[in-house]
Amino acid sequence: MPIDPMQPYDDDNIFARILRGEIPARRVYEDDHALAFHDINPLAPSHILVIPKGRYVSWDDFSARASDSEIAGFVRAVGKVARDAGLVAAGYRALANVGGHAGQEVPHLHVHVFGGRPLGPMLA
Ligand code: IU
Repeated sequence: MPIDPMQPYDDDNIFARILRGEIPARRVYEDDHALAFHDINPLAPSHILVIPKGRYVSWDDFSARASDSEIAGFVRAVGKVARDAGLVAAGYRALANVGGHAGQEVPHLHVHVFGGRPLGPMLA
């Protein structure tokens, strides 16, 4: 069921619980601004989720409310995760679903990093 991107932040959402270490995840990177871990249901040979440490429901919420340093730190983390996963030479896709039409299911901003195979047209 897609989330409402206008909803208030829910501190019990699954990614908040992963951030607090209450639920395990296959973590690949962490810094002051971001945590990255493997998606539990990978849609590509490499499918990593990068989430900000702050309490943001969606890309919309983050882009409107986050500080410049949070935004810079998060964007740099997404790039580093893809680089460290060795995805740059062949290419990769970074994508954030926002709300119902995009099918966002977890109400904490996450950027999907897909790679490891040709990814096909954007909206296939
Ligand atoms: P979406 O953009 O909100 O649709 O993506 C949610 C992703 O979170 C999806 O790819 C799930 O497989 C993934 N995921 C996860 O990695 N771990 C979890 O515990 C849950 C979802 I729930």
